[in-house]
Amino acid sequence: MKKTTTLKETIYSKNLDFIMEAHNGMSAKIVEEAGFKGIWASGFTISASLGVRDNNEASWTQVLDVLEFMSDATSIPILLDGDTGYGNFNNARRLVQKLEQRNIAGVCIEDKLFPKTNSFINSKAQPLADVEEFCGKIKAMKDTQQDEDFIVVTRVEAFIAGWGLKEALRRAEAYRQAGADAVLIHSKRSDIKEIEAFMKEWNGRHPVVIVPTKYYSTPTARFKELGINLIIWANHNMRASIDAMQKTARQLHREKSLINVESNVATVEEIFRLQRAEELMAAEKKYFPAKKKVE
Ligand code: SPV
Ligand code: MG
Repeated sequence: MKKTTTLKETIYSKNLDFIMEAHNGMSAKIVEEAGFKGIWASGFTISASLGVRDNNEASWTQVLDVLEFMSDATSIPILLDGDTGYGNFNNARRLVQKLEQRNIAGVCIEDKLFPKTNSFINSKAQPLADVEEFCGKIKAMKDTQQDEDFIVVTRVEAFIAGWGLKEALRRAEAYRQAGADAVLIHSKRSDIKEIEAFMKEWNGRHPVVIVPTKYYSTPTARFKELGINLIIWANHNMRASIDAMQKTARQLHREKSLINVESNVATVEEIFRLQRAEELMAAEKKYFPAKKKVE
């Protein structure tokens, strides 16, 4: 099945599904091997992996380059966190064209203004996109896609920016009518009050995606009851690796020896396996002339 079709079916299926964050080829491969149905190419963690902030400091073509490695390294679909679409409708539709060329299965855009700020920083001060303008962007993206199964998810930031349920619903409904394939309703509360209220009123009219980073203590069974379609574990590979790297770097700096470190890090052989080193060895046997014996 095409990557696009797999992702579309995953989002449209009534079952609760999960995708996980990756930020480069290696982490994308790790997400696939863990058994996930798809990958969240997170703007936050791709920026972080490049050492920059989640404020569109990395250009969109730099993000595309990362995505290309992620896509080549994996066979499951990738949903790009496309921030605001990196500009107006014209930038957003060009993004769709470039994503399809790289076999990316879908993109999520959020109703903020370019350059964006992460939803968990200073969020009350963040102005939202004009609804009509944002709907034009959605339409332009949907009209541009060549593969009918490519999906555009629209992320509603109304709760994040301090607006209430009414504004969240108004926006979600407008985006649905503009042709969005699913709605990501975002909340930064540590409980699920906003998500619950939204789901009750939304009443299953279109697939819903959530990012429970801040309300992490909610049992997954509750999300299922509410009728959520897709959960994104949005930054946990980055957070896990930062923790592991900090511990290892500090220990090596302190101890000036590998003795206590070796057994706590992945083996070199494991890296070879993830890089598919064996495939190259087999290919060399097939395609590369055997070295002539030196007489
Ligand atoms: C991301 O992973 O970049 C997201 C999700 O957009 S969040 O950080 O929760 O805004
Ligand atoms: Mg993001």
